[in-house]
Amino acid sequence: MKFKQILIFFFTVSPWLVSAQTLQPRPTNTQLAWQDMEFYLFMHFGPNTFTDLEWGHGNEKEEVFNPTNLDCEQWCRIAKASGAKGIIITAKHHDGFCLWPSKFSKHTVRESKWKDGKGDVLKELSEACAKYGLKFGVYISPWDRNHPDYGTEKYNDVFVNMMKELFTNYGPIWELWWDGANGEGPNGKRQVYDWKRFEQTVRKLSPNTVVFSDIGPDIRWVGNEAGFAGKTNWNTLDTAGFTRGAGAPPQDTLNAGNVNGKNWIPAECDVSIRPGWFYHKAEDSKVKTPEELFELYLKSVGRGANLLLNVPPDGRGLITEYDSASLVGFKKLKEANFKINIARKGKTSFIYHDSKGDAIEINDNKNTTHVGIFNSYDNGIWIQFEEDERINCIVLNESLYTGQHAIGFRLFLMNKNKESVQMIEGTTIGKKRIITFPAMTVNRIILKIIDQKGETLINEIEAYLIDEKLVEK
Ligand code: FUL
Repeated sequence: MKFKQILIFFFTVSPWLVSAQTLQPRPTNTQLAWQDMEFYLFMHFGPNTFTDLEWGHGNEKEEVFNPTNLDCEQWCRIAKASGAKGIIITAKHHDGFCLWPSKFSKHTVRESKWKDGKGDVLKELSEACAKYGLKFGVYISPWDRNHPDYGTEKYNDVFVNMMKELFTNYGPIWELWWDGANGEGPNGKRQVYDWKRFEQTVRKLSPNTVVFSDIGPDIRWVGNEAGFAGKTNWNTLDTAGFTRGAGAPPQDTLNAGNVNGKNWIPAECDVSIRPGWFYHKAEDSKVKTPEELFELYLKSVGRGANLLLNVPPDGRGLITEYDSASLVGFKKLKEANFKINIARKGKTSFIYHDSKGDAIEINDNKNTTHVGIFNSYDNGIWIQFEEDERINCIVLNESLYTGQHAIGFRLFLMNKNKESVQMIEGTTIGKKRIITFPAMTVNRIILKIIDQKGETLINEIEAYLIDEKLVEK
């Protein structure tokens, strides 16, 4: 029987599975496109860049903000050279200073001496991103240690009005980043944020913007600032009863998601290339190496999340040579190590009742082709090599448009004598699951899905021999 026939037969006799699958959360097209972005840069820039602080107090004089040589095109060139696909900038951090001349604040670039108060970082960056084909995103901190209205209902109007300015004057904004921090303002009061209204504002003004916060609505915080997602990483999360900030789900829940979570909210890993988020000269010697960035990539993108890597511009308004050298090195490592997909040398077939079934063409580097593995341990996918191949890295890709299904998988690496030389067990697959291990010689690779919530759609299985030093520790 041909696989397609088996599939049809299976669905005919198993309507319960079809309906169970339909009920599961699925991504929107915007979320799917967001997951394809994989890696992009974060830029923390503002008064802290000049005062050497991480959290400004909000009472810094506007004149401290005075970049001598701001060049957003340099940021974009470096982003491109690193393989990043977008830039998210701190339009307003907790100190309340606006990098654009907002009408709703007196603590902005307009009040600074930079370009005689005529400068606008958001304008320069949004234009540079458009020129270089990068997505443009904005971090806007609801916590504001400067605004006189913070702590009163009026501040919710201010925040909404500021977001209106962002969307109207600098759009399209691809991602909006809401930090959960909710400290005291200049009058000692904490704000009660009107999140519902904030969400409605964004949806109305810019329905295709993906909104990040601890609990989404579109993307969630991964639960740490070290840049790693859980080895088990569900794109689904339960948010009922939780809020942003102190009332957010526990950090280990954010790290792994919820297997039966009601909402599709994939994880984003935010982490800095330096110890701090803002530029500090003393940290020039502490920039992460290309190898460390590669490891972060394995632990974020390689676990089905996106990687948001912070690269803070310095007081000149430029990214330093330390950061750029490391970023360029990272791109080179990625390209060199993922250059030859050894799996494409093999012949790929279904396994049906533990025997080789029809040949399939999934290893074509296309997201659009996939095969479904239905729920039986004796079914799977098999890649047969003509010659022995040496590998230490396998990349599994699950197609997610019908939801995320694999709960557990096994990879059997076999030798010429059909003996299993290694069995690798894992849990979720998701958008991408990169597994590294000590190099071994294989003749056949078998993938079995041992538990799933619905039919797992596999759209690519890749195999590589990467530099032994890069194997995940
Ligand atoms: C945190 C902030 O408090 C940090 O300053 C930084 O912006 C980081 C990305 O998010 O919550």
